[in-house]
Amino acid sequence: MSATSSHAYGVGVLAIIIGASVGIVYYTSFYLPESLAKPKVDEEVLHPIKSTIIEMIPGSSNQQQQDNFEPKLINIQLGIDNHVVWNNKDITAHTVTPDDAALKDPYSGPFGSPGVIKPGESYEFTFTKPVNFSYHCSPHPWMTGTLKIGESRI
Ligand SMILES: [Cu+2]
Repeated sequence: MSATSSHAYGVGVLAIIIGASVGIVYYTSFYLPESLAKPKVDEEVLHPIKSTIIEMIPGSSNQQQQDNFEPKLINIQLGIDNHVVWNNKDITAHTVTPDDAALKDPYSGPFGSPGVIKPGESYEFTFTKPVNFSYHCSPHPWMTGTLKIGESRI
């Protein structure tokens, strides 16, 4: 191999290294943050004027008791009361588990309590997109509720 061709080879390798570096820097500095960024959500939807309170009432673990998640069916409006809090007022731990395990909000992420909600504790979630779904309590599947989240009607 002559001196010239090995020099050309070196320049070629250098160009590839520089090219790859520029690509990596672009990917990590611009492309990646953009693709991981949360969608833009209006301020009134992120911080609605009211919270919707749902109570897991005493005796919810009793299958004979009709009422558990109270209220069971709620219509919610984005920007009004789309911040939802489940309070466990029972003496038994419960969960808030979507019937569709894949349910997620584009801004807030996967829906559902990460584990059990102990007596006196709560689970909260802010919905940012219209969605209708049902949920239940994992240890007590007869405990069910339905949420209907729609655009503000004002
Ligand atoms: Cu339960």
